[in-house]
Amino acid sequence: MKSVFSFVFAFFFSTSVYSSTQVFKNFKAEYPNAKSLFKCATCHSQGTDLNAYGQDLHQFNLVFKDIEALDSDGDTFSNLDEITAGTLPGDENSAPGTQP
Ligand SMILES: [Ca+2]
Repeated sequence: MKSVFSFVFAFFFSTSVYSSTQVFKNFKAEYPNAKSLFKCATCHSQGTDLNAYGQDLHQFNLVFKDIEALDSDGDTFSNLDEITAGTLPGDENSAPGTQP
């Protein structure tokens, strides 16, 4: 029985990692100039927990264009403005003009 749980856990964990990896690849393909955002913190707050941008992305079926006009983290800048500026669209403490 223990091996069944291990298998199920491994399956879902690997599926989750694959999914995040694919989304990460898609992000890089969609925004090739946003190199400062090629990191986990763009969509995740801690570990596998999604931040506001990651949650919106999943809510809109992982279609980046569909959430570009949104302000996921509520810092008054659209997600696209943040991505263009290289700031985190899911972190209200990261906004255009606030980064070194
Ligand atoms: Ca932000």
